[in-house]
Amino acid sequence: MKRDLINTGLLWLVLTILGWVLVLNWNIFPPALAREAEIVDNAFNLLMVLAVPVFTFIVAIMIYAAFRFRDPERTEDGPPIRETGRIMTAWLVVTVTLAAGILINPGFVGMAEIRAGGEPDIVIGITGQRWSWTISYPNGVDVTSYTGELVLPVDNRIEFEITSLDPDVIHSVWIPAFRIKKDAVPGRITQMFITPTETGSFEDDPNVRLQCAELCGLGHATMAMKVRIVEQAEFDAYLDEILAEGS
Ligand SMILES: [Cu+2]
Repeated sequence: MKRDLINTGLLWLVLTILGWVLVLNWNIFPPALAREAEIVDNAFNLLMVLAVPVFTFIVAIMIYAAFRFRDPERTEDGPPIRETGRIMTAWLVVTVTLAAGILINPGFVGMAEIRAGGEPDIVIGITGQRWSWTISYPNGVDVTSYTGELVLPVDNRIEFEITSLDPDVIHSVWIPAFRIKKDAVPGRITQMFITPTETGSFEDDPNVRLQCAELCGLGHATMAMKVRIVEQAEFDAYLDEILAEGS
């Protein structure tokens, strides 16, 4: 019995180290071009690091028991285990502690980090409708996903005021390179704050796009718009350009 515990423990350790090496080296994320994206990715990495030993604990016991206690002669079920006791208590304590811990961090702490950042430098409107986006720039000019791009100034705290045409259906604003999503609801304005930290464009990476993330009908998959994050001077020039075109 003691030997079995040691063997299972060793298997658990080996699988855990393998799992950590895998999750810490395998970069599954699209580019992170905003302050908020870093916070989300850090939270994801922390959850993976914490989840690996829980997962490998179960897998190690299953693998070890399946080989060590295999009995080809016996075909009926084993005797029921009615005793709960210490193992059950330990399991409950550990998993509840982990769950409460991640509720606090990255839960509350990460949320507070994302929300911190003060007043926005610029407010940009986004309106969804089946199946296109309309961007309302601060100079009063509207650009749609048919006619243009969503151009954003880097290093600005941007407030997106998001809504959906009324009447229409619920859409959801999602720019994968920023990670965060926000619903666009008819008759209501929702807010999303983003601070882009790097320039980039759809041409560099398809994750730099505004994509509807709420199944909204036949054209849902195509409800996308190119995004371009540019330096402040280029952004100001862009605003002048669309104003001149519009007037
Ligand atoms: Cu949609």
